Amino acid sequence: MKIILISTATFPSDQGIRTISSVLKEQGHKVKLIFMALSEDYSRNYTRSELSQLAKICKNANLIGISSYASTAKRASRIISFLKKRFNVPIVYGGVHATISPEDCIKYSDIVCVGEGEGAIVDLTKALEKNKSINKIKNLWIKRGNKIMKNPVRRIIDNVDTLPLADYDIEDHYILENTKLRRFKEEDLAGQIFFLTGRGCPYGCDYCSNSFFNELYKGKRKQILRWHSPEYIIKGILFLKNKLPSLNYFDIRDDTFSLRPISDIKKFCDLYKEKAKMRFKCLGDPRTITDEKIKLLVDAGCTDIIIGIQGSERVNKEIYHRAQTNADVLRAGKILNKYKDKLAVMYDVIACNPYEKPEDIIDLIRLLQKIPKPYFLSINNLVFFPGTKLDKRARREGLIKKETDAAYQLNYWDRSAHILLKRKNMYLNLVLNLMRGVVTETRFGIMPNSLINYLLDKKRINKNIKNLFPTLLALKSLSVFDIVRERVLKPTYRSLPVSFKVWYDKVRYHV
Ligand code: B12
Repeated sequence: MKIILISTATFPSDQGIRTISSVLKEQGHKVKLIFMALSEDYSRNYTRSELSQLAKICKNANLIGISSYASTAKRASRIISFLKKRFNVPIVYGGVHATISPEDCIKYSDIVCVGEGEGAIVDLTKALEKNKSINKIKNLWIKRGNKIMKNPVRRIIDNVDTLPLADYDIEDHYILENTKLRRFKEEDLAGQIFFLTGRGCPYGCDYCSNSFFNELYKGKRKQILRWHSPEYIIKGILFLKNKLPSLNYFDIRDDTFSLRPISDIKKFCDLYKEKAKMRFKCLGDPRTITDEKIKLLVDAGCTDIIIGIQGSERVNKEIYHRAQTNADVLRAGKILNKYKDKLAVMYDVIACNPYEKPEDIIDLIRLLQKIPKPYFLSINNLVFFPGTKLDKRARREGLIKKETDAAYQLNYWDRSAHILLKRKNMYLNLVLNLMRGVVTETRFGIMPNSLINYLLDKKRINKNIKNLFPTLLALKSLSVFDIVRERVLKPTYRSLPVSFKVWYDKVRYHV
């Protein structure tokens, strides 16, 4: 069959749809993968001209597949409606959003794939080829007139090493750039690939979609966490390194790579050091970081690690149900700091959570001040993603009255927009957001440590809670600054040569 797969991700790495593509190619189908990448200003949708260019490539296809996140769902529905008017061809909607909100997706597409799609897409193509009924295929929701058939999800893949590697045959790929849909070039990956070395996360924190996935697959799996073997990962990395010579590092994006058992990390590091000879990044969580693991990772070439702190101890425990203490964070921070000459550390924090009390934000800031420096502080503002426990709670309790209150149309870096939307603890959330950036002994982001202490003076906090004017004024200026950053600085940066970006990355993180 001739199959077109369309990704609405803003960054064209997207391991999910690329794996679907590989599975289809294994079955002998011809697949073209199209990245309809648009900026992270999610209010922008595709123009007619962009969609017409897409339709041209879709001509003669026997099946079209599309995927989206919650934030790109509007874009995906526009594509589906446009293509449906022009072609009489089945369109299957899959991905994270389809998995979590199939009832939304089925409004646009007649076939929706819930959950892992590899088995379902193979069954679907086989049935279509043989002209057989698709009505009972597991994982699929099928719409016929007013009737919707909702088939259950199948068991998830226990041995993920049986999966093919994600499809990086870029000669069959296209990408939307500045209103033009053109052939994919290696440079579109900007020297980086997001690589997952396993599937699943056992934590299921209330703000994260994993809490939904863990429920969905209950009774349909041997275990939640399914790791690829070190051999499989190295095979994948070497394959990509050979295929894409401009790659300068691997970005391992498992929710928490440090959760892997030490024996596994050791094997991976030994193989990586011997064969890959390239720097890599990964994510870790404070509870599973040990000196032994970090030593091995750094020695194998890990130059950057992202650690989720998320909130104060109370917020983690009572709101996010993330069993992590301040002591865990400080213990991990101390270990990581031992490797500061070789390892850049970025801490992730969630701001702008309307369930927080002022004391929670102050506690979090005080914790950040205690973590050994230098580090990079990434402040992400809370988004209620559909299907997560926190989203359900906020809807139940009336915090989300209309869809835009959920904030998933906002990028979490859009600080003023979040603070103005949530209108809770505005002053303290502004202070926290201003701390974003490189943290050294003397300053946090753009602010000296002494300024933070000044801003956190009890009387000053109370004054600013009562009189919002200075906060609103600061937010206005910040939003102008952020617009310039998004519209001018970021695109300029993107167009700079990779060699500059490599250098800048080092300067930025290796303080
Ligand atoms: C790696 C990652 C990233 C990377 C890479 C993303 C990319 N474009 O490649 C980076 C860091 C860039 C990123 C960014 C963002 N991410 Co992210 N990310 C992830 C992460 C950790 C893994 C995603 C992944 O590759 N999974 C593995 C693959 C195999 O699974 P999958 O994509 O679900 O695909 C399977 C099925 O969905 C299905 N399927 C997928 N596509 C299709 C298509 C068809 C036709 C069919 C039939 C089936 C199908 O089959 C696949 C194989 O089984 C997930 C968390 C998670 N555990 O999934 C969050 C996650 C997907 N991200 C999330 C978000 C919100 C974002 C951002 C929007 C955040 C922001 N800035 O505001 C951005 C924007 C992303 C974008 N628009 O491109 C949310 C999505 C929530 C939601 N409901 O939409 C998640 C779930 C995390 C969370 N917070 O809960 N992300």
